[in-house]
Amino acid sequence: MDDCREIRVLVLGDEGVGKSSLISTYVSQIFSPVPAKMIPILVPPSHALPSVRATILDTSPSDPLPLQNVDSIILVYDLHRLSTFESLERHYLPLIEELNIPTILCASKVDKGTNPPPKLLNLLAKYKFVAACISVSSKTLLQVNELFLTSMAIILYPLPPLFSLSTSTLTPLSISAFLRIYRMYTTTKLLSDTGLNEFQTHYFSAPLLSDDIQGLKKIVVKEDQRSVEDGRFTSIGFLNIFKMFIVRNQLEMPWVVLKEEGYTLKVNPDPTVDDELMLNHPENLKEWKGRMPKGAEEFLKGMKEVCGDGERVDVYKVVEVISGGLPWEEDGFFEDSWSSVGGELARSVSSNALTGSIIVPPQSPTKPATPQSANSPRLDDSTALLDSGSILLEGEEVEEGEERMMSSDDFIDAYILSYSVAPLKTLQHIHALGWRGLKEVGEEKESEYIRIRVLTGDSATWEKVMSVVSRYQKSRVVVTTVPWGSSNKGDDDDFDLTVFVIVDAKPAVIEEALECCRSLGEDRRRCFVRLEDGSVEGGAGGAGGGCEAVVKHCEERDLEAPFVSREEGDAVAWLVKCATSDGGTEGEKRVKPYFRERRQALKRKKMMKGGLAVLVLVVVGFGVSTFVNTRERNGGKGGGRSFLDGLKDTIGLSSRSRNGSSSGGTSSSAALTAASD
Ligand SMILES: Nc1nc2c(ncn2[C@@H]2O[C@H](COP(=O)(O)OP(=O)(O)OP(=O)(O)O)[C@@H](O)[C@H]2O)c(=O)[nH]1
Ligand SMILES: [Mg+2]
Repeated sequence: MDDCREIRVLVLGDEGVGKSSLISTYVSQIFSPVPAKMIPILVPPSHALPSVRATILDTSPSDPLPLQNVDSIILVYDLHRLSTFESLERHYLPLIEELNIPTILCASKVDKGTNPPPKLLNLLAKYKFVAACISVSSKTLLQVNELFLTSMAIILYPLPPLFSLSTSTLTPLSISAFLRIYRMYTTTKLLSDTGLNEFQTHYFSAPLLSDDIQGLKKIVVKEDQRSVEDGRFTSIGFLNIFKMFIVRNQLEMPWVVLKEEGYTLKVNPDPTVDDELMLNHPENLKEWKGRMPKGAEEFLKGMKEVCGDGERVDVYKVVEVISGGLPWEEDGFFEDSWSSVGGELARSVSSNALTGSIIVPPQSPTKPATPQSANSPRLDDSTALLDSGSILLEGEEVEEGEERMMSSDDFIDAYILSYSVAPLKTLQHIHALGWRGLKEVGEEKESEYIRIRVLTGDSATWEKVMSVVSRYQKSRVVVTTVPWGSSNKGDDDDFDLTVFVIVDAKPAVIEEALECCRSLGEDRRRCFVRLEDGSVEGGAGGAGGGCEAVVKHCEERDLEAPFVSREEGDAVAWLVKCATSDGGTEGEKRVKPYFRERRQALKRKKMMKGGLAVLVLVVVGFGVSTFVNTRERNGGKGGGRSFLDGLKDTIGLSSRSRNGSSSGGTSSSAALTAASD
């Protein structure tokens, strides 16, 4: 089985326009008298189109139009008989329109001289399925091969999604796609010759010579001065390379590149509207679990060079390769994400969209963003980390069209935020921006940031899912707040720590939190936080203040006592310590149930392992010793002894083994002593 595509090309037109001559000339490369109707001709795959096997079908004007099962049409008119041109619109084009078959208009017999061109542009604008117009002569073989090749290529490499014939420009979607591909080969604003060669080698497996590159530059600069800067291609120049290939009817080149990068056609059910380019995301993005992949973060970091000034990122530039805006600005972006109420994040982020400082740094007191959040509970006045509502974006309104510059760190934080609520959609969005995606799941490392899930059961201010990015020393800390009653709290595998925040210490609320804690897997880290705003009478009393059940719960399970916001110090530091504790050493936070028992069990296990290892060594040692002694008694050499001595010295058994190594009984009792040592 080969993977050749079978296509059927129909040649259509008024009587005597030269249909049969065209087919005959193409097949034999000789212009000669022809029968009224050629038999169907099978054209095998050619060098130019190795993956197409075509059948060319001739027609006779007396035939009923055999338009069924046809992939493309060559519609011929005689350049010197106006009536044959008029038939196109009067007769053929409306019929083809019903079936929306890609068609090439062919002006024949140009060897007889050129006539003023009929109103072709009108036809092109009206009939979207007309993909090209070609003037030919069978008599002189002018453009006959090109005509048939194009009729096949428009099936594989259609023009309308890439180029508008009526305006002679690339379509907006193809511009986006080519600009996206441009980003894949440069880490700055310009594309170096090395980058261009990487591009060339990636898709066409052969590098360009330096002379070829210089020649290419000359041609595109002739078309558009802005194509080259400092001897390197600009993004405009890169677009012009594609345009040049398209205008020269070499559509295979752009299509090979586009297909390799995941573009396919979205067929439009309305025949009057062109099919569109569509980017497909790699399937393995769905398999990615956990934090944002390192490659995605690295790609975002690179944007400060490619779409910024080296320090800051111009967000308009970043999103110019996609039809929508930033992830959280897109309608329905958070639908289907694990956050059931992620829309709040979307609104908060987009309303302040990327205009200035984005995340409030933990050390600066923040201005509440919403009226409710003014009274919202907080861990500590010096941190915005858990300050509901005000933690998202701050900024001023911008004028339409104004540059939106952000610091590179804020830009990345915004994506980490978005990822924490809608991971898959955010990855797909970054892929659409130009990140190549995951090569192999598992190969790619995760970026290093800490993810904390805050579960809370209180009051209106806590009902919304929201995320914050904060920084602690060198770590980025992402805190996502979810109501614990919410059916969709995300996968706990995604988080390093689950925090239960108790604001309102009602017994029912507390029981719900404890139940939630009990249902967490024992290997998941968790801790409790008691939020105190200082006005609560009766005091927290340590972690009390109505929270005795929580304190008891923690004691019974040997968990860290609840953190009390009013009394304790830096909440971020405390949470980071909890999120990074692995429960192995004494000073670490106790965040997994039965920490001491776990540690003791771990110690016992280690000792057992050590004991076993010693036992094995001793048994081996005594075996060797017995063997050597026996050999010595039998006149063996001393080399074995020194090895044995070394071994015994290592496990501290020299004297014992020397003193009594002749019997098996002694050896096993010595081993037991060694193990207990
Ligand atoms: N000068 C010139 N004459 C051509 C050319 N192509 C075809 N002819 C002549 O035009 C006449 C019609 O050519 P055909 O190939 O039979 O045209 P057709 O469209 O198949 O005609 P029907 O089958 O009757 O519909 C013949 O006399 C051809 O020799 C051309 O490129 N140049
Ligand atoms: Mg004919």
